[in-house]
Amino acid sequence: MKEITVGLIGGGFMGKAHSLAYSGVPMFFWPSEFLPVKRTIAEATPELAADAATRFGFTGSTSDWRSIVDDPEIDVVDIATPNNLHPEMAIAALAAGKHVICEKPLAHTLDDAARMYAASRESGSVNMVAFNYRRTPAVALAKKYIEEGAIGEILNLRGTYLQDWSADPDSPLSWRFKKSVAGSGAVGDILSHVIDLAHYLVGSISDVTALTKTYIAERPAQSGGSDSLGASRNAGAAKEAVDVDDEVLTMVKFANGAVGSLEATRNAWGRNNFITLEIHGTEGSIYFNYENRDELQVCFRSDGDDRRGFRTVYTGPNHPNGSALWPIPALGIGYGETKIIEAHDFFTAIAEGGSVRPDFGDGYQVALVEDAILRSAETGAWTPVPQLDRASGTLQGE
Ligand code: NAI
Ligand code: SOE
Repeated sequence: MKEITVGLIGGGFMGKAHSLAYSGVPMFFWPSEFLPVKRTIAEATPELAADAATRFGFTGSTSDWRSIVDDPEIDVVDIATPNNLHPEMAIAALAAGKHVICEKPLAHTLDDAARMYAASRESGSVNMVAFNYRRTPAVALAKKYIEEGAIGEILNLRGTYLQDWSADPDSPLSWRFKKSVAGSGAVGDILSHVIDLAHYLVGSISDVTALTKTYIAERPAQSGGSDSLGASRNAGAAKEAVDVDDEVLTMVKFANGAVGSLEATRNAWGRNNFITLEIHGTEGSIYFNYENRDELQVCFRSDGDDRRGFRTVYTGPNHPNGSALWPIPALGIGYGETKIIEAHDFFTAIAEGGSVRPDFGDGYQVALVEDAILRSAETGAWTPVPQLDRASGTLQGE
């Protein structure tokens, strides 16, 4: 069996999720032609790195991420740091011949996303951007229904991502509220997931119109460290200006003629990880809510006038992405499982010499939509989205 060795950069929330996934892959997907091996983890200081190595099960630790990129014993570089660090790390890792999985959004600027995509094309390595919600079995089942034509021609998609972790003005100004680090607010942080899901389920977004809003203009400063995502309050600290959006509302057109609305906010009290997708087609409808992520609601025109209505399919071993998980539907498929499936698909591509989606090209196309949204929010105008031609690597419609 081939061992695939991992160097992970960043030991925060995603460092934990990815480490868990590397342990989980052989537990769920077995027998296997490969075995992930957790070699080295990098953190901001030697102490944090050593602590993360112990906790997450890595043999080695470092405060210099370049030593991971330079280590000939490492096959995979996993980037789980704040957004502005992704480009330099990913480009260096690809140049060193590593396979790269990078957290979303691909980068904090469009130019950096373009550079990362170009580097991925130049390398022969497997690359993946970690839009893991695609891997939720109920979302994959929605795609199956759509591809089988069960809801006919797609008319529209309504997508939301609502959270409340930053609704309190005393929650600290972490890296997620700094444009120089995050790139944008709700747009890149959470709408990016909905854009990826819309691309996955419906197709390319061709035009957008949008507005953004910043409700909380300043927050108590936090210098460095992991983002506590609202779990801490910092009321006494000096305040600093927030220069990213708290909320974004968009209308979109898809290249295939469907229309939609996508919205995201981190200021919606009572909403936690409220990712919803409602898709209407000529022959039926699909509804998904991540807060009930085992369930897919479906309704079909063919059901007949006297019994038509949404019914619930509980996902499990009979559904896409579900067969390797738990033996009975509705036992509960969690966030961790989406990361295990993501890691499994990434490693399978490496072991088989193939490729995996979403890749850096998909991440770049999401960045192109984000950029059009932010420009539309400035001008108020419908804004076309340049489309990446994956064959040539060039943009159409600029
Ligand atoms: P976090 O703030 O919890 O952790 C980031 C870690 O990176 C911190 O522990 C920090 O000390 C470390 N770090 C900073 N500079 C470093 C350096 N030079 N070398 C090594 N480590 C360094 O952030 P979180 O939530 O883990 O986010 C990381 C990335 O994952 C972001 O790009 C974010 O957008 C993405 N993310 C994706 C999620 C998903 O559902 N796919 C969920 C949460 C985050
Ligand atoms: C915070 O909004 C966050 O951790 C995002 O960064 C993730 O991408 C999302 O999946 C969960 O919420």
